[in-house]
Amino acid sequence: MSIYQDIAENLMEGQTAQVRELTQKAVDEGKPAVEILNNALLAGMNEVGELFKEGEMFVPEVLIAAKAMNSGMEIIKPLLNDGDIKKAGTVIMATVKGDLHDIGLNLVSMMLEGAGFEVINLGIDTEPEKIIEAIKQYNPDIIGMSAMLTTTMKAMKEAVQAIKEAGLYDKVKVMVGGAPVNDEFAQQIGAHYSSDANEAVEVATRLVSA
Ligand code: B1M
Repeated sequence: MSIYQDIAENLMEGQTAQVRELTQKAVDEGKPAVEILNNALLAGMNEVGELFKEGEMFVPEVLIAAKAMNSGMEIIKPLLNDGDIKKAGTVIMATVKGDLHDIGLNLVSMMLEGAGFEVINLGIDTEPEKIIEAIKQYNPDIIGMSAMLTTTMKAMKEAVQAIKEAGLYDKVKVMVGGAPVNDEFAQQIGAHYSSDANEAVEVATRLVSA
């Protein structure tokens, strides 16, 4: 079994200590951080998603797997952030109101940091008012919102509306993403879409240089 498979399987079993150890081992063997992320950690989490969908895994097990994934992400985070970094811009990130998913949010935040952005991560279940306050406080280039539930996509639209009503829409670019979100929806609410963390970096980079 490859080390990537080993990490993915331990992640699925929620073996936090093993995921941490094996991720460190992969790093020590010289495996690239991006490969560890894609081929081991995300591969394992995707499999968890499938089993959750099929009713073969339940919320507590998914949470334990998510914790195991985070233990691996902690190891590779400094490596993803390595390189010749100059500040590319400031991004406020948040998972919208009613939504408690934060793995994708944290991953996108981490990749943006790796690309030189300063990221202010407001976390999960973020009320539009909190987003407005943060825009006033940090004067960001971009506000990035994540939603993982079909039901919380509505909260994204409401947040954009609140930004408009606060007279801040011309001052920031709005980016959205998350499993149920697509380009068409993003355009409808006046936001820019990206499908994954790598694309989020590309879009953010384009938006700050536009
Ligand atoms: Co939830 N959950 N969940 N869950 N969960 C999903 C999302 C679901 C698709 C599972 C399924 O049924 N197949 C489903 C949503 C269905 C729908 O609405 N269409 C679902 C459900 C139903 C629920 C609950 C309602 C379950 C329940 O209680 N009955 C409940 C809701 C709680 C709430 O939010 N109010 C719930 C709870 C949970 C847990 C708490 C157990 C846990 C979250 C733990 C945590 O985040 N700390 C959890 C998890 C882990 C998942 C799955 C299995 C995995 C999500 C994940 O982290 N993926 C998920 C199934 C799946 O997605 N396959 C599922 C890995 C992550 C790296 O990917 O978040 O997609 P993702 O992020 C990607 C892209 O989407 C994108 O880039 C990221 C990296 O490439 N992206 C952006 C994300 N945000 C972006 C922002 C951007 C740009 C790109 O710009 C700003």
